Amino acid sequence: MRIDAEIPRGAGPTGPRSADPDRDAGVATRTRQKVSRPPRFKVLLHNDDYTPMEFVVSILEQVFGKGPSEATQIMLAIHNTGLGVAGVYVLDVAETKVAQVHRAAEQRGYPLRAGVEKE
Ligand code: TYC
Repeated sequence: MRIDAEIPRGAGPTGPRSADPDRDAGVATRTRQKVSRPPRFKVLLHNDDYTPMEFVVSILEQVFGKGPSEATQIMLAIHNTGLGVAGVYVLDVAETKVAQVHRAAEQRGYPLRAGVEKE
């Protein structure tokens, strides 16, 4: 005897959608999760003894879009504490900015380091 002959049409998990409200609620929840805000990542700058203060300020202005006053404040906070947040972005943007910092610093022979940390 064929096994599938005993399974009523439409009764299994691949059958037509039921009118069960719980089932529709499940679909709506999953749809909302798909459009939820992507995670953000901090770009951190590390202090060192050799990178000039003016260079760090120029990086904060040119790569991270800070104004001169905020850039100076962030640079001094990094100088005094060892670490600071240059900006917060989605992962691919954060990683691109880290690469821009490293490329600019290496071109000038400075040891400035940047990294990414989940918010
Ligand atoms: N400590 C450096 C100096 O005294 C300045 C500096 C600030 C370097 C911030 C790196 O991320 C940094 N020249």
